[in-house]
Amino acid sequence: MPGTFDRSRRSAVTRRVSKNFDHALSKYFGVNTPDAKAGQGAHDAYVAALRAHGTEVTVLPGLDNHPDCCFVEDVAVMVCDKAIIPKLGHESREGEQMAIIEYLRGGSEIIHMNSNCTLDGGDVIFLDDRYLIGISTRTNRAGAEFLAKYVKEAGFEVELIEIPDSTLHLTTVCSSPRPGTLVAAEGHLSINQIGHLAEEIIWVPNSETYAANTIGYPEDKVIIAAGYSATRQLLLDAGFNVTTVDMDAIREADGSLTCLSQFNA
Ligand code: CIR
Repeated sequence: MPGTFDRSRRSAVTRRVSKNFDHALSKYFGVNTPDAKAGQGAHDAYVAALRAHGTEVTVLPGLDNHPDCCFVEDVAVMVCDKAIIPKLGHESREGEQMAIIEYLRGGSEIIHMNSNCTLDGGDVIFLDDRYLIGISTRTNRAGAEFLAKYVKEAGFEVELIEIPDSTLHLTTVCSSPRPGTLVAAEGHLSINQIGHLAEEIIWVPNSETYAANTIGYPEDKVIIAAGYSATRQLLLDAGFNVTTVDMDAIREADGSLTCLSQFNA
């Protein structure tokens, strides 16, 4: 239905981890140099978890010349039957979006952003009748407003949110695991920014910031990163059926669960 985000997650595209994952960008969560083999192991487990939840997953090959290529969330934003292709916010990632256009072209109208715009798809959260768009070090106001125009034309509302320098993307610290609910990390976003957007806000402790990125499915099923016991308990207490995936090797390159997918149906 136009104006309501479809959470059924019937189909997704992912991309294998680059052989050169050790050169992936890493500034926020990484402790060790990203490792391609470990990263691919985590990616395999991730794809298996999506499939176990009923998503038909296409896995595209890794790209040797794009160390961050597995983070396909960033390279397009779906607005109904349109795929908005951004100019990515970090120059080292330019070109990744071109590699997915061939895949999306079949079912979607491709729309390229203007040259003064930058945006990473990781700054976009789909929340029921609205898109939340973060303005961050990767997404500039022109990029957010370009996307907002298409979102509004499609019948959705838009909320622009200023993202603090303490984090990479909006989705790094916030997600919507079911209608009317946001999960957010303490210390990065404030109640003033997001309190009016959802009936229920589940605040995860700052020490578990990474776990604020979740993937919700119908019937209150949710996938979270393994190893975050406080967040897991908060979600169980809120009535979720929780599946965990070991994302440690992906986290080394600042990637979260949602970053690895482009849900396109
Ligand atoms: C980057 O810094 O661009 C990548 N290493 C991580 C991108 C994570 N993507 C996302 O949050 N959507």
